[in-house]
Amino acid sequence: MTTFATTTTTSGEEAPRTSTSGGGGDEDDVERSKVVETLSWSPRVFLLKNFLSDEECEHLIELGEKKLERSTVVNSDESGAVSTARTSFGTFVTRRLTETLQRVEDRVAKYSGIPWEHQEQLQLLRYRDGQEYVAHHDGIISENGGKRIATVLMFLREPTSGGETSFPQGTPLPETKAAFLANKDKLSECGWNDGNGFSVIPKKGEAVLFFSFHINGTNDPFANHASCPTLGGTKYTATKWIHENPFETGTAKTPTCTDETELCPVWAQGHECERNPVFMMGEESVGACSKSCCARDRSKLTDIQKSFCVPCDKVTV
Ligand SMILES: O=C(O)CCC(=O)C(=O)O
Repeated sequence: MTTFATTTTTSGEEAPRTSTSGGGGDEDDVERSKVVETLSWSPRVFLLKNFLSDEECEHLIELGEKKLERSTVVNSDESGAVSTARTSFGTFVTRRLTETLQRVEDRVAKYSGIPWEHQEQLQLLRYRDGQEYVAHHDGIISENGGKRIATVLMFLREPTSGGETSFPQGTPLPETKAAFLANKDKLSECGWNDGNGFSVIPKKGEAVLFFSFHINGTNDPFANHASCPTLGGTKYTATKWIHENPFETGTAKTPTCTDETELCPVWAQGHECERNPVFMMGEESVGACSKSCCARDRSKLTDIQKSFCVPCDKVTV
């Protein structure tokens, strides 16, 4: 599929270096894409070509597919609410959950120029049967992380029709505009938007990076964007929202190896670590019976859960 990106090619080497702590592949794996195309300076929108491999796309879908639920929008009190403005299904995936996710988060950090600790958990979104996210602005200001300054939208699976990411108030660069006009017939009504702004047709493995705030910290109202109704097939995207300050997700910074109750060894013996791993072992933060569970077979534990076991191995009698 075609995207409306045609200009300013920057090499990956020029991308700012950022924290890649947490491992997850060598520097080449993290860098991957070498092509960044500027689509617009108002708002600042960049197309990152060849951003994810097919395997990475499928892996990100797998991480969240079974947990998909009707998406919500953020209320003024930062809680979530179901809304007709957003009809997709989505779920959040724990940060640093797998090596592949770590690599992708490091890549997002590299290309945005903002350390991965500032990212929210990855949000997996699925759109089909006309589902959409009407034009909205991502630039909330939350207690956790402060301003949400940037967004990276990663296309994991392409729809056959519709599902464009539209910037209805964007001012495309001349080459972006020319390609947009040339592709009029391929666009849905929403994607075309009477020729106003511009839109990106989702292409598996590509990503869009845009900024909701100006460099001087003021809000950029033109960063409004929409996921047009997906009219054919299924669209999967993964969104990374990035804040000005580190975003706390509850992932244990100093893992502990403890049993919170003397029942833990009994529960573990009764296979509760395997049956109920989130309660027993934890997910983002350590669970109730990590000591007993770490003493068992660890092969099914996630990378984060394995990190909760590290202090157990250090205990000397
Ligand atoms: O999926 C898309 O194309 C847009 C998603 C979006 O707008 C968002 O997650 O903020």
